[in-house]
Amino acid sequence: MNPIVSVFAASPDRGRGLARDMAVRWALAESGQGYEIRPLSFAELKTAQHKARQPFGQIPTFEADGVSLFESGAIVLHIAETHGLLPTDHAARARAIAWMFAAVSTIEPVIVEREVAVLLEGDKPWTAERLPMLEARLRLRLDDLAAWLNEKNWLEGEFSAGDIMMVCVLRRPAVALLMGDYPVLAAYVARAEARPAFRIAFAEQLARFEASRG
Ligand code: GTB
Repeated sequence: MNPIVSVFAASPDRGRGLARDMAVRWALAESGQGYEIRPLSFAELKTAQHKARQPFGQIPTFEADGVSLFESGAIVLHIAETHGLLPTDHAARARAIAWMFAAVSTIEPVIVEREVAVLLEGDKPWTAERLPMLEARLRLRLDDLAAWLNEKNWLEGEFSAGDIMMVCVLRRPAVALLMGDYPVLAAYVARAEARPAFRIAFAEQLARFEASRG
């Protein structure tokens, strides 16, 4: 039986592939696996039935072969481990997993901090003063990531689940705005977006959004 992935019935990103089911869909497409979706409204996310799958009432979730998972990173890791999206050499495999963590725990927090300041605290008196500091923190991470990538195609030589998580983080709007200053990162994201599996996953989430429009 195909895995089941919970997704937004109508994603607020309007099909731009910014919601976190994108990484899961992409990992499944990279591993050539079909899957079913469970589209959920915001109200359905908060039901006891969904919270039994995702304690915080969010998407995505994943169910397959008796495994029920939440957290996009954990889901991508599970798919990667069972479907060859990690190197076989144990040291290289550990490095690829380290990049999955780096994406969500080193790069993403500075992005989220800046997004929150603009989207949720834009009207607060302190925001104008904080923004340059938040942007500087974000740039520090992007500078180091660009220096690491330099002329590499992927974070550790061959494409892996680490790249899936990192590219999904770099596609967030707060980074997209700065990409003009980071040609190495822009080329990295473009390379990833050109992968057939990325295109399939993107088209599938867009089709879901369009279906929600009727
Ligand atoms: N750490 C969890 C994971 O990685 O799985 C975070 C999951 C999460 O944040 N899910 C969000 C959600 O379900 C959707 S992805 N939110 C509903 C809720 O909390 O009630 C975050 C997201 C939402 C919208 C956009 N957008 O519109 O651009 C982008 C990303």
